[in-house]
Amino acid sequence: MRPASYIPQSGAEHPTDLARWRLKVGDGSHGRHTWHYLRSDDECARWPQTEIDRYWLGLPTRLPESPPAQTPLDAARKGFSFYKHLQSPDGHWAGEYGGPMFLLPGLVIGTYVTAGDFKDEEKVELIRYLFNTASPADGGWGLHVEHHSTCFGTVMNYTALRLLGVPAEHPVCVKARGTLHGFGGAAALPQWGKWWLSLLNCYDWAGCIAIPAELWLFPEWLPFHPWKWWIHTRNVYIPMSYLFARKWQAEEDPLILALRQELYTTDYDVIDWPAQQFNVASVDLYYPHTKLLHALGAITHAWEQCVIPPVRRRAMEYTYQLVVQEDENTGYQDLGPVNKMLNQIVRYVVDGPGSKPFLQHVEKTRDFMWMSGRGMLMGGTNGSQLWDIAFVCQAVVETGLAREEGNEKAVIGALKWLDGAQMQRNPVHYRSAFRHQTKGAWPFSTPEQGYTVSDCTGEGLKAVIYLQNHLDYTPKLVSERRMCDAVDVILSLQNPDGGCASYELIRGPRWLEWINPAEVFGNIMIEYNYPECTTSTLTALCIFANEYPDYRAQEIRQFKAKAIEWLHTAQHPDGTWFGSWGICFTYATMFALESLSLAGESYANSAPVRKACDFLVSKQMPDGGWGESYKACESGQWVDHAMSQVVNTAWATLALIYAKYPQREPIERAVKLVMSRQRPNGSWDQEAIEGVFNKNCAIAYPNFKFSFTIWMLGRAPTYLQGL
Ligand code: LAN
Repeated sequence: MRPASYIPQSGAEHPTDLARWRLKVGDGSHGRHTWHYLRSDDECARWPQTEIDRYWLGLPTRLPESPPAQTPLDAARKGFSFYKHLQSPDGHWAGEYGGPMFLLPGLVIGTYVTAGDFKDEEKVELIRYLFNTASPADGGWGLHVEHHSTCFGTVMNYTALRLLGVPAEHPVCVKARGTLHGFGGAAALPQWGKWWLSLLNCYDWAGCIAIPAELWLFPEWLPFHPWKWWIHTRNVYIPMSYLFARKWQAEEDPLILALRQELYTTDYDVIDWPAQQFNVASVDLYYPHTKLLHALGAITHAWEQCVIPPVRRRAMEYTYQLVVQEDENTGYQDLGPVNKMLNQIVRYVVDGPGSKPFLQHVEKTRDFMWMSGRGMLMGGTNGSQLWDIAFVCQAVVETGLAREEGNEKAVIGALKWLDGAQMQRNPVHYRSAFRHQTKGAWPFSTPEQGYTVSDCTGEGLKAVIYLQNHLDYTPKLVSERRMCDAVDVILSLQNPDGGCASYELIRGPRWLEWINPAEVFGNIMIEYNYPECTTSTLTALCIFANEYPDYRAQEIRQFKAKAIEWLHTAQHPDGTWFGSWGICFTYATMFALESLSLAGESYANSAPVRKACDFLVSKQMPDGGWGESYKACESGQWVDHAMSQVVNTAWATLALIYAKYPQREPIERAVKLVMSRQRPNGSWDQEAIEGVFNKNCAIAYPNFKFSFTIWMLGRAPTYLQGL
C-alpha cells in the first residue's frame, strides 16, 4: 500500500473536497451503493451533486424551510417532504450503516495483505474517519463509536492508521499507542484481533485458540457441527479456519516489522505465544472464557501439533469449497463485512491475485465503503436498504401521507424497489452451503447479498401489501403467488417453541455458547428466538391473512397462536421485551405490542399489555420523551440515556398507540417533544446510536429518525381523536 499523499493533522481538516463526492446507486445490481470522487470540474458539471449526497456528507442541504408545524400531522408531512428528497432515483432510501469499529481495520488489513491499495481520496478519508472517532480523552477506540476504548478497538484501528500511511510519530498515533500499551499491548487482544494480526504477520498463530478446519469433517448429526452455528459465526470461521490451517501470513516488510515493535510492551521475538491464547485484556471481556473453552483450547492446540496431513488437506479442501460457494451465492458480497474480507484473502491465497474471483472481491469491497460526514467508514453490511424502505412505506400508508397529492411518485418508486428486492430463487449452492430457502424472502440489504432474514421478509411483505392493496393508484407489481412465496418462507422459519430467529431455524444446542471464543460478543454461537423477528413475521402473516384468507390458513393460524404464546413467555417480569437488534426495551416492546394488538390484546383486556404500558410510561422523561442507552443491551437492564431521543420516543409512543393506552397525556407530551426537535427544513438531527448486535456492539440506523418519527406523528392525532 502506498502512503497517502497527504496526512491530515486532525479529523477537523478536510483533506478532500466534499463537493466532489457522489453516491451512485444501483450500479450493476439492485440497490447497490458506491461512492465516487470526481477529479475534474467537467465531471462535476456532468454529474452534479444531489441533496442526497450533501445530506450524507454532512453538508448543509438546500431544501426549503418553513415555520414550525402547528399540528402533529403537519409535522409528519413536513418530515416526509424532507425525507422524499433523500429518496434515491431507484426508489429506495440509501443510508449510512456505521457504528462498529472493528470492520474498517478488517478492510484495511485485508487489502494490505492481498497487496491491494485504496485510491488516495479514499485513503485520506479513511484516516479522517479514524481521527474523528478516536476518543478525545485517551486517543483509543472501542468496539463501536460510542464505546469506551478497548484493546481490540485501539490495536486494530491503530494498525489500520499505520497501514494507511500515518507515521508512528503522528500525534494521533502517539496518543493511541500510549493507551494500547496501557491495555497490555496487542498480546492481550481478543481472539478476533489475534487472527487479524496473525494474518498481518504481527502475531503468531500459536497465540490464538486453534480453530481446526477438521470440525467440518465431523458427522453432521453431531450437536456441535459448525453447520449448526449462527450463520455469521460459521461464515467467519470457515475462511478463518482455512487460513489458520494453512498458517498463512503476509510476507514481512519494513512496516510489519515496525508494527511488531510498536504494538507490544515487550520484545516481539521473546513473546511466549502459546501462553497468549487465553490472555485477553480485562477491558475487552464481555463474554469471558468458560472452563469448557479452556479444555477445548488445550485439545485443539494438541491436535495442531500432530495433524494428519491427508485429514488436514481434506478439511482445507472442504472449507475452501464452502468459501467458493458463499462467494458465488452472494456475488462476492458475502454475508457480512468480516467474512467478506476473509474470503477475499482466501481467494487471493488460493486463486491468485490476478484471478477473476479475487478481482470480483476487490470490486465488491466498494459496496461496504461509505463516505460519511466524518470520513470514510466500513459499513456493517452493504447497506440497510430493505429494512429502511419497509418501515417508511408502512409509515406513509398508515398515516395517510401516501394518499396525499404529490407523494404518488415516491410511493410508486418505493414499490418498484421492493418488487426488485424480493428474491425469487434459492441460492445456486443451496443445501451444500447449508442455506435456508431464499425463494420468496426479502433480504436486509440487497437481493445480490441474497440472505433470507425472517423479520426483513416480514416487513418487506407488509410494505408490499400496504402499498399494493391499501392504495388504489399503485401498480400491482408483486403477484399474489410471490406474496405466498414470502409466506412460505415465514412459515418455514418458526421454531418448535413458536419463536423466530434471525436467518434460519435454531440448529444447535444452547450449550454451544459455552465455547464462544469471541470474548467481545454475546449470543453468537447459535440462533435464538428474538421478539423482533417473531413479531415482524407474525404481524406480516396477520396482515396477509386479512387479504388472502385461503392461503395455508390452518398453518398461519397455528403459527400465530404459537408465536403469541412464545411472546408471552418472552416478556420480562417488569412487562418489557428485550431488544437484541435495536435499543432496547423500547424497541422490542413496540414490536411486541404491535403483535399483541393484532391478536386482540390491548390495555383494556390484557394484563401483560397493561404491565408493558405502565413500565413504558414510568420511563417517560420530564420533557415528554424517552431516552434509552445502548448500555441496556449490554447489561439486560433498563439504562436511561442522559437525554431523551426522538427515535426512542417514537417507538414508545407507537407502542402505547398499539396497546390502545387510555390516557392522552403521555402521548401528547411525546408528540410535542418530537415536534419541538424538528428542524425548519422538516428533518431531525442525528441523536444517539439506535441499533445493536450480539449484545455488545452498537450500530447506527440513521434513517429511523425519519421513518419512526413520521409514523408516530402521523398516527398519534387519529389515535387521540378516537380516545
Ligand atoms: C444485522 C442487521 C440487521 C438485523 C435485523 C434485521 C435488524 C435483525 O432484526 C435480525 C438480525 C440482523 C439481520 C443483523 C444480524 C447481525 C449483523 C449482520 C447486523 C447487526 C448488521 C451487522 C451484523 C454483523 C454480524 C456484523 C459483523 C460482525 C460479526 C460478529 C460477524
